[in-house]
Amino acid sequence: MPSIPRGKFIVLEGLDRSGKSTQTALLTTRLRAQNHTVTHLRFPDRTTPTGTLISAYLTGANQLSDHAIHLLFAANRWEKAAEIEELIARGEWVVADRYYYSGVVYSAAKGVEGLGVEWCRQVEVGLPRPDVVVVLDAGEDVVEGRGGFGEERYEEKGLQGRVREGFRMLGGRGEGEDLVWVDAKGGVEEVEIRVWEVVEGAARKINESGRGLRRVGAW
Ligand code: Z5A
Ligand code: MG
Repeated sequence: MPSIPRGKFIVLEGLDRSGKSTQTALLTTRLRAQNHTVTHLRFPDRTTPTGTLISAYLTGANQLSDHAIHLLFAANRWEKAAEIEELIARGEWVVADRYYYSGVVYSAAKGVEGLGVEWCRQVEVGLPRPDVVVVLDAGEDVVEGRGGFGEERYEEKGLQGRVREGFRMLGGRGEGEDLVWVDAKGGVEEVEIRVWEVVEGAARKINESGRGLRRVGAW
């Protein structure tokens, strides 16, 4: 009897309003139409106890130190780590809207002493490592003009520019080969096709190589 290929762990990243939620929803729909079982995660997951604190911080309803909020974002991912591994082992797909890459680049973009990239990334080591990370590249000027920008903490152009540089930097360091930039300008359907090409190619390679799910390694 042919064995079932393991599931795939796909992450979409990018600046605020670059279209991550739109595109993760479309990808989930497309995969389900192909009879895959898909869990659509979102980080931060605002429904858990850590997510409630994070949401209050982002909307300005509470204040936390920069180190404390960084660790809460990481804890919010660790809460899901075992579930992700179980789903993938069962042959199911996991599509995540943001992951630890946002965790590292947003915190480091604040420029706070003692909150550098290495420190920020250390608490993410050991998490399930995505099979591919699609980085939606829309540019600060484009995202600023999209609905809702500026309502939450971090949504200002200067920080967005540093976040963009942060994603580039991650692409040039250990495990940077996981990140694939996709042009997120243009219509929703156009972008969806570009995302699908990357995801389909990554899934094919995994099935051909038989590679298992890995964990995030130390730098
Ligand atoms: N953060 C962090 O600091 N540390 C962490 O570890 C994590 C996150 C995980 C909240 O994240 C904040 O948390 C975020 C990073 C930080 N910083 N900020 N600010 P979030 O994911 O909950 O929220 P968000 O990313 O700020 O925004 P968003 O609304 O989720 O953006 P999006 O998902 O990328 O975009 P969208 O909702 O799909 O689309 C935005 C709008 O553009 C909407 O009106 C769409 O209809 C429209 N849209 C989408 N695609 C297109 C195209 N192709 N053309 C035109 N219009 C489009
Ligand atoms: Mg979103």
